[in-house]
Amino acid sequence: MIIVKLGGSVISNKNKPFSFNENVVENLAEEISQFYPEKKFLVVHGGGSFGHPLAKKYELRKGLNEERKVGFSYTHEAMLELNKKIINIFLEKNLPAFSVSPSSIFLIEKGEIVEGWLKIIEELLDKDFIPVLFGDVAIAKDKGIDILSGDQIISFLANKMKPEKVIFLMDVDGIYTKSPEEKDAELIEVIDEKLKPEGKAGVYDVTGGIKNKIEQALKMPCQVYFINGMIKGNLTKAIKGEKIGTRKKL
Ligand code: IP8
Repeated sequence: MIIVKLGGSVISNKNKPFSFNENVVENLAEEISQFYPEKKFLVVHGGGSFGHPLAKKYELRKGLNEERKVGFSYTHEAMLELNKKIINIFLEKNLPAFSVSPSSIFLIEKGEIVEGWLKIIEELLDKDFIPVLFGDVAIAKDKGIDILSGDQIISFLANKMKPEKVIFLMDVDGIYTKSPEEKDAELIEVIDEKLKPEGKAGVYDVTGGIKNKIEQALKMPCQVYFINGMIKGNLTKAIKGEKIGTRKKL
């Protein structure tokens, strides 16, 4: 089974609320259809310009209070809307994508999953469905409510379900030594233990987000790729195991 993360900035324009990159998702679904059903897939997509503006507006990370209850539900509904757009594109390609709401199967604490009910995902995969999960709101043991990121879902699923590989689709070519906008930033082709924050100098400058991504990737019991999902053909290369973007040293 291969886990594919459709990053929020790949499927939507993060600066434009409720925008959707239909063509990009169509290309990605087309690439997946070349390997299905010989290979099994599980898809997780990010919040992009649907989830994030609402999560921010209602300050959901601050936890439960009376006013935020409505915002919690609105944010989930916005994610379902984005999820439906993606599912429909997969269905048009004859891929049996099936929506699974993370807020219905995971409980979280400090932003991480502490309880998860995976039976339904396992059954769907067993029957050759393509479960499609997404960054979502979630019930939190500490704050009452919180946001659950797609990346956390992937870490949890990778460790529990031992996929063949995890492929993160981003809007840049992979992981860089510095912010990709800086002109001397270099693409890191292979990440290994030395790139851990306490390791060798040079990669300290990466943002917390990327640092966290590297740490999580190194812990996953499988191959991990970080590739540019906006470029047609990249996903195919990663599925085939070719050199593309940033990958983990095995
Ligand atoms: O984009 C966040 O998911 P992510 C989900 O995977 C919401 O971090 C609701 C903002």
